[in-house]
Amino acid sequence: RSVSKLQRTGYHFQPRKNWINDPNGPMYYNGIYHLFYQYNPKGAVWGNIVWGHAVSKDLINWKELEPALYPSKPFDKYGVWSGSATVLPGKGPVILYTGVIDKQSNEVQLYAIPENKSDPFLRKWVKPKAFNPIVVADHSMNASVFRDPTTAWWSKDGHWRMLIGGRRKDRGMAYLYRSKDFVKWIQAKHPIHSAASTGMWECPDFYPVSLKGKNGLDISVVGSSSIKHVLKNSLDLTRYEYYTIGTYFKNKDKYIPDNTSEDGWGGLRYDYGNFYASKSFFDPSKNRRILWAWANESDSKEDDVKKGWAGIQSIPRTVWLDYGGKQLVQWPVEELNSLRKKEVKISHQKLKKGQHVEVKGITAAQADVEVTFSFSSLDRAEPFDSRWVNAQDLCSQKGSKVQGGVGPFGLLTLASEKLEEFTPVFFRIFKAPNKHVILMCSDARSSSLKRELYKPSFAGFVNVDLAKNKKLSLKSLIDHSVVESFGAGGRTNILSRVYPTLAIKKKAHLFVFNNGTEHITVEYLKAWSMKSARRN
Ligand code: DQQ
Repeated sequence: RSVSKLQRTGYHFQPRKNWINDPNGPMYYNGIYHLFYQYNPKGAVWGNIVWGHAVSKDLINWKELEPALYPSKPFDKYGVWSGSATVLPGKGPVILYTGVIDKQSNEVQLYAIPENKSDPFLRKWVKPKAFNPIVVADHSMNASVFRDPTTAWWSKDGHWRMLIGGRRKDRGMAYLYRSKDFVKWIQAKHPIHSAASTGMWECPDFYPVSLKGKNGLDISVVGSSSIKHVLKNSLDLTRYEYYTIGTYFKNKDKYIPDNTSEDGWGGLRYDYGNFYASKSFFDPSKNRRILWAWANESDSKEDDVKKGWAGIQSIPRTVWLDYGGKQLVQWPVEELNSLRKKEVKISHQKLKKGQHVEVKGITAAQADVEVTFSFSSLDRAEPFDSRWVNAQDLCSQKGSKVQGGVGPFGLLTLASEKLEEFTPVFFRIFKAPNKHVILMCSDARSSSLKRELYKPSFAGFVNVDLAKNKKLSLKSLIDHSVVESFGAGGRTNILSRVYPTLAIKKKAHLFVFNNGTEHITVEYLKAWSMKSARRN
């Protein structure tokens, strides 16, 4: 019991018990946010999947309802897998999801509608007999890797369009379908996009972003010169996601990534940590696009069974296009701030080489921290070796304890008093021939004295220019077994799952640290104890 309680999150979404994975069909409808999720009502391991359902008015406090979809028809007898919601103007929401028809995992696509649209929580969903399944794989496709329909968008040619993830040999595919009435769907001649050697594309997500400002766009906005499109895929082979930014040529029904964003393993990522099967939706009430993702456990199956639960959802993040249009930026939804209680501040705190200073006075196991670090010179930056292409490998070589020039500096989260355990989240700056290279790490290796855990040195590079402004900001959401961090204003983000044995509850501490020869200043730090969210 105690283990289960200690590692449960205070404000990340998780159901009362059992297994969860992908977020499904997130939407805003009639003043209510809906979150569905892959859920095993019978245990803490993957299986018996139904669509769990929770509703909220603020994306932070949730009410869990009965499952919305569960296997009930021959065409979804072996699973109701991931899918999306589309709100049809004047008609209300429709869910598109994947049904598994046999033990070989052959998949078809189905639709479901609310039994009673005037129920504010849309508790009950029905799968109409007419037209279901709405899409089946054709003879040229592999039906066991054909799933996860997206939200549909509407075009002026009178058609709805949506994507389904798939694979041809080892080529990742985003199949395109269109429909006039949302029930009879026709496959387009070509996939909207595909990429060699990327394997199955799970949970594709496709949406427009504005070239100016942080506002989100409804999925059906197309074609003008002031927007770009984003295509995200979850790569089954590595369990990583990547996205590209590009142009949707609607007359040709093709999406082409910009030459600054690469398809495949080396591509851009929403998050360089534990973050998979993500899905976004447009929130018309605040004109923003919101992104959810599943963060799996990093402990063993046996531990999950003991705990009685496994899997959480990330904090919902607002997502927009960075100025320059080359990458996305993400930030926790503003509603999260309503959980802030006691606040502490630090300013103009110098950190010499090897120094760490405690941030006292908050509940460090359940906290929100925002900090800006500055330094007066980049002269001491270590030389960058061009063979260091993989950030995670570099982080495992140059951990927080390896002294550097400019950095490592950052936070020691979930730290025990004597630092037997801590999860460092930090930056380290290198000098390459014509630029500086910034590494951001969230290193779980020292997070727990417990051995049988997956403790990766998650890391990503940060693409900002330090020449003008010698500052770097970091925000970490610390929540018992989660450290979810946002570097440089949300340009590089890393979610880690960690399981300290000493740094728990009141025995968890938070520090700022520097282990580079260049002095670092904590310009400004604010940290808050966080209240727990309501989640039942
Ligand atoms: N999870 C679902 C699939 C999806 C995968 C099954 C991604 O629909 O492809 O639980 O995590």
